[in-house]
Amino acid sequence: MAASAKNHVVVWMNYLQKSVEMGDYSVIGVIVAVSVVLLTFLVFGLLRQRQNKRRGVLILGNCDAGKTLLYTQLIYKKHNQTFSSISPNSGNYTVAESGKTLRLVDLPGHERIRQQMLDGHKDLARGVIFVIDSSSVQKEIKDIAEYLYTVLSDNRISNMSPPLLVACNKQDMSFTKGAKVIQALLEKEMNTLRITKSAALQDTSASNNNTYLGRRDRDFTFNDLKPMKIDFVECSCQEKADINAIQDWLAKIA
Ligand SMILES: Nc1nc2c(ncn2[C@@H]2O[C@H](COP(=O)(O)OP(=O)(O)O)[C@@H](O)[C@H]2O)c(=O)[nH]1
Ligand SMILES: [Mg+2]
Repeated sequence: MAASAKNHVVVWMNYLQKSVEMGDYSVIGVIVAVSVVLLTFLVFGLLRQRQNKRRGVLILGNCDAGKTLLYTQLIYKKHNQTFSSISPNSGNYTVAESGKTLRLVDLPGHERIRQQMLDGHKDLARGVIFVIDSSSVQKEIKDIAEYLYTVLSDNRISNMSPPLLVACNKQDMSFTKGAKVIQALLEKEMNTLRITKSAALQDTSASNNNTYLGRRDRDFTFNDLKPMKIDFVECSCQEKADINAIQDWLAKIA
């Protein structure tokens, strides 16, 4: 059986060799086409493998947005644990339905160390959760947009294009803004930032962030950052926590 299969292969190889020598273009065409298909599968397979190796989910956001509380809710299902806000916290999160594990990393949001924190962890990012305090978003919009802009325009992040979830937190408080309003506020602020940042880029050549965000021919929208998928959800992490939307998103990206 094995011998006859080997014979078949030898016969085929001889046929192909002869056809190529004789300049039979249809056979050459088929060989080229098959090689291209195989190579494409190989490249996609390798990319997929690399993407699957990244298991980290970075929890980013400004100070007091609720990153650490979200982290403890997700990992320990508790709201009263005290954790460091100066160094990163990290722990495994297992998706109930699939049993897949993600590595959640809660990164401090202090302005001085943001970039350093991002640089130290971005290579592992399978996804990013950007937490916002919906009760103070209007007052803090400049700082929030600035941070989000830094993340989105980071060269490595924009190359990897991990899915990003904007978690509009503290929905239990009064006078909070909803996800739709926050998205609109951010888009407006990012549009302004985009103008000032790209003007500044022409003077200096910042190494980490030189991606132009969105389309030049119209106002900034998160939708224009494709292939990066950006979603907005509402949540709250205090006592009667409501983090279902975040857990659903984690299950999707795992
Ligand atoms: N009411 C309310 N307070 C929250 C919520 N999430 C966080 N907090 C509070 O906001 C403060 C900052 O939270 P923390 O997790 O330390 O924020 P971080 O600096 O982003 O890590 C703490 O006092 C939390 O108890 C929430 O969903 N609702
Ligand atoms: Mg914290």
